[in-house]
Amino acid sequence: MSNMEGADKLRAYLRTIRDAMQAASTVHCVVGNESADLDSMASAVMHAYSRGSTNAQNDAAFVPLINIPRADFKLRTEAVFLFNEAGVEPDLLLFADEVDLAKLHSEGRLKLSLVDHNKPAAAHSKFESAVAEIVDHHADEGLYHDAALRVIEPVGSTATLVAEAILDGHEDLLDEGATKLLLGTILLDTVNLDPEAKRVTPKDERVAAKLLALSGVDQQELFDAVQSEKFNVSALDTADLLRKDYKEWQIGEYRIGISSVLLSVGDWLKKDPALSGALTTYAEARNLDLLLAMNAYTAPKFTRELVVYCPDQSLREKVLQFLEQSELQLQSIDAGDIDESTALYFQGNPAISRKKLQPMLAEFLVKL
Ligand SMILES: [Mn+2]
Repeated sequence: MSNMEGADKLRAYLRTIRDAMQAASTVHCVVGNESADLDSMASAVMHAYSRGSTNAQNDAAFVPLINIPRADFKLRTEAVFLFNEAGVEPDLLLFADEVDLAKLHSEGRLKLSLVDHNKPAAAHSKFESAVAEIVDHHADEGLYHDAALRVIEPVGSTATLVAEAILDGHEDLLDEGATKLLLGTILLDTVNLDPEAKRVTPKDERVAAKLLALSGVDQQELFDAVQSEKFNVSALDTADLLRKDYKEWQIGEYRIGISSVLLSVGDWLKKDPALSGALTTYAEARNLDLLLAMNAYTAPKFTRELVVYCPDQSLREKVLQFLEQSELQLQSIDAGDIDESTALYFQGNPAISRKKLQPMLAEFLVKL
């Protein structure tokens, strides 16, 4: 088990990818799906590592591409944590804003390996002809039947399928870091292999059991750590908290944005006493008439709060009156010297999520 210590093998491979991409006559870019969740990132890295370390074609490079701009990586707090645990610092990774796929494609050097999706994202649709490999656990869209590798199975995590291929004869690639990266991802996706969550399949169980035996990692400890890091936003400032999980709509003449924020309003104000100013900056940069933050946290009960930022007094009065009379069951939170453009509420009805609030608000705004 000497190869199990550290992450030297995975790290050594990742250090080669930039040069390999320059030199190789064929560059297999391994990309995850648009949401760029942990499964997409870890599967991209591990599939590229596995194929790059075992393929016989010397003139082909396998390069994992993390499908978000580098600046957004820190927002995926569970990925930051698990990659770090696996010995992979962000500077060993390549991000969407750092690789010119169009140039590789026009040079005739691009091949795409899709992991964690089986139809290219809109941004990649012009590279359709380059799709060469698919490893995924989503519903099969029935495309690319001629792909050189086409593995689509409804398991709990794409990482399970990537790990299965490595365990089949290439166990030597599984240093401690590589194993943790796969295992932490499978555990997060399957809610710690819990049958009640209805994500786990026998294959996830079998693969996870092998990885656990190889690594000696404590399953519960690793799951708890990754799961809690998903909600650990302590490293993020207000602008990052707002953009971490953000959606925007044009409703009639109004542009509105709604962020989900995993923090109580009280903790947010403690972290950022200049909250109003930060909301102004965020809303102005996006030309918003209305910016809402839906704060949600568990302490110990699931709780929702609502922040409403609206600089236009007349619109603000109407929106606040509408929200206060709605089924949200709002109660004002008194927060000293917050700017008048911003209203803070405790939300008595925790069942109203963004999915429900957005259409309510849209219906109201179109009638204004
Ligand atoms: Mn997935």
